[in-house]
Amino acid sequence: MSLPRRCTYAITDFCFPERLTLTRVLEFAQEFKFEDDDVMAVTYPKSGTIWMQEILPLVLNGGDLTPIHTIPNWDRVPWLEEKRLALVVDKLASPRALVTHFPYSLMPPSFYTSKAKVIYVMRNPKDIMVSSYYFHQMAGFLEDPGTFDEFMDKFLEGEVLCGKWTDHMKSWRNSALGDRIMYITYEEMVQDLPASLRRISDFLGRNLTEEVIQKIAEHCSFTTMKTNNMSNFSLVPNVYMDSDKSPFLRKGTVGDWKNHFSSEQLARFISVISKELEGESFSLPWSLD
Ligand code: PPS
Repeated sequence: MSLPRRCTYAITDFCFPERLTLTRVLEFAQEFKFEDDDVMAVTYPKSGTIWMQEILPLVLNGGDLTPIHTIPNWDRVPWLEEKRLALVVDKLASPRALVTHFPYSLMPPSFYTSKAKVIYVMRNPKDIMVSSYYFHQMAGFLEDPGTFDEFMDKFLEGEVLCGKWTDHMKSWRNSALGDRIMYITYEEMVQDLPASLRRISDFLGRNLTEEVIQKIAEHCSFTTMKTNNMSNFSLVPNVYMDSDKSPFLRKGTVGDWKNHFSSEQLARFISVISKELEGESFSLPWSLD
C-alpha cells in the first residue's frame, strides 16, 4: 500500500503520527477486552474529544468532581490507541469510559460482540479544520501545517491525523450498532450543554437530578476546563504541546471558520465534501455552506 504523501504511517488511509506507529497501536488495541457496560467516546480529531473526557466520568458517577480534579484526562478516560491504557485500565471506575479516534473498522474484535455503548461526537468539518490547523502548529508530534490553504488541501485529501473526515464519519454513521450508538454534535453541546447532558444521561441509563446536570454543565464549560490543569494539557511538556503557539482549549466556539475561509476556499471545501457524501443515506446536521 502506498502511503499518502505527508502521512507518517497509514493503514487503510488512516494516518497516525510516527511516534505512535499505527501497526503497534493496532496490535495493542486489538487485544483489548471490552465489557458490556463500557462507554466509548468516539471522535474524529478536534470534534470535542476532551470535552467528552470531562463529561463522561461525571455523568457516570452522578456528578462527583473527584476524577476531573485529580486525574489527567488521558488517564481518566484513556485512549484505546495508547499503550498507557494497559497501565491505568485496572484503576478505572466501573462503568469504564474510554475514548478513541479509530474508525469503526479498526475497533477490536471484542468491541463488536460486546454491548459497549458509543457516543459519537460530530462537529462541522469547517470548524474541525480550523481547530486542527492550530493544533498542528502547537503539537510537536505533528507536521507543520504550512499555510492555511496548504492545510486545506491536506485535510481534504485525508493527509492529516486520522485521514479523511468523511471516511471517519461514514464509518460510524453506517455502523450496525443500532441503539448502542448515540450521535451528538459539538454545536448542540455549545448551544445548550444541560440539554446535551440530559440526552447523554438518558442514553447511559443514568437518572441525574437537574441540580447534578447544572453542576456538571458548570464544571464542563469551556472557561472552567481552560483553568483545570487536569484537562487543559498544561501538565504536558512544551515540546509536545506548546500552548504559547496555540492553547489546546483555543476558542471553543461555533463558526470560527468564517474568520479563516476565503470564498474560493469555501467553494472548494463544499465541492469536495459534498462529492464524498453523495449517495449516503444520512444527512448532515449542519449546512455545509
Ligand atoms: S483532540 O486533539 O482530537 O483530542 O481535540 P478535541 O478535544 O476533539 O477538540 C478540541 C476542540 O474542542 C474545544 N473544546 C471545547 N469547546 C467548547 N467547550 C468546551 N468545554 C470544550 N472543551 C474543548 C477546544 O477548544 C478545541 O476547539 P477550538 O475550536 O480549537 O477551540
